[in-house]
Amino acid sequence: MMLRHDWTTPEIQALLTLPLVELIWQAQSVHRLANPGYEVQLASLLSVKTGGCEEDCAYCPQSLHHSSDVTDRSDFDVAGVLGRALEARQAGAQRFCMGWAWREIREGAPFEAMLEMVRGVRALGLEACVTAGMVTESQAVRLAEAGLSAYNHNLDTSPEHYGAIITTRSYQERLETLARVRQAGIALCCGGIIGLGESGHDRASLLQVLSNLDPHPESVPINALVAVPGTPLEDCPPVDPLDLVRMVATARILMPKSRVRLSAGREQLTREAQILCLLVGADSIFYGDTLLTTANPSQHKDRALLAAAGVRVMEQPMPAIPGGL
Ligand code: SAM
Ligand code: DTB
Ligand code: SF4
Repeated sequence: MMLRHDWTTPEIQALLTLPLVELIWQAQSVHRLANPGYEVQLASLLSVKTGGCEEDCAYCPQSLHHSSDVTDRSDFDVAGVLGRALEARQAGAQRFCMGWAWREIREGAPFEAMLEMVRGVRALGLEACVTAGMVTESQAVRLAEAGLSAYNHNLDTSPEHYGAIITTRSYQERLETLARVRQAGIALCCGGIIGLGESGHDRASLLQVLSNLDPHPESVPINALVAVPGTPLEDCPPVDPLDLVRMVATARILMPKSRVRLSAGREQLTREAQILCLLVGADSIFYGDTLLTTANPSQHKDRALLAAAGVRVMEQPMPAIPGGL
């Protein structure tokens, strides 16, 4: 399958606005070739350090610039986090993602603890993903040495719309962290959010930047805004589920081999809308009843959803090493 890194925004906009039935057909053709077994990866998420973040991302309840009622918390120690990772593994997850509400990684004890967590999650036989803001070259190298499978750092929206959503950092800074992570040999998890008041052109432009990364990000989370009271975007109208289907389908066509993760916003989706997303190319979901601070469907409900769709859950990557903790 040919992978392209030269998609143009008009080409992408043409895909996004195809008649839906035609877009579904094209995305399906790509998806069936790339993932014939319709295997879906289950990724569990834990917020290790919550709230009090210096950045002003308009969608985020964890920013200290907003008045959402998220309470600041960072009381997870290494053993506590690894206990949660073990529970996730026992519940069937293949990947464990850990979040820190930071502008950039803090050196010292918190970073040493992060490295311990990464080693522990890997020893449990799970993929380990971290999202913690900007990363220096040496931090990226140390994370790679600890065995980190992927680093999540989203571009969130188009370069053109970025300034309307975040003023405390630039798109360029985001791209530079992505390059340092990749340079260290860590896989990239990089995607965005729809429902931030962006135009169709902005959606195409975000996908243009993502699909022109070479190689493509190994995973691409597609989030629908969870409009949290107290954030500047609290009154944004809900995303049309069919727009999410279009976004997932287009991401699949542009980045055939990447894992496209149907991320935040599933609580607001019907089973049928989620199944359409699985049909057009989503091959991963967040698994567990909370995302970072907001609700996600229960594991029980998601198992039923995947069974109803008839897709297969991916096998766990490797057996846990006995005494690995
Ligand atoms: N602080 C780090 C950063 O921004 O990279 C890591 C944590 S941050 C919460 C991770 C991602 O969560 C953001 O990039 C954004 O895509 C997503 N996110 C945060 N709040 C959201 C919301 N209300 N709805 C949808 N996605 C959201
Ligand atoms: C991503 O793209 N979505 C996840 C994960 N990466 C870190 C986070 C979603 C957060 C939704 C809002 C919340 O729960 O605070
Ligand atoms: Fe901070 Fe990340 Fe939230 Fe932005 S998205 S306010 S950087 S935690």
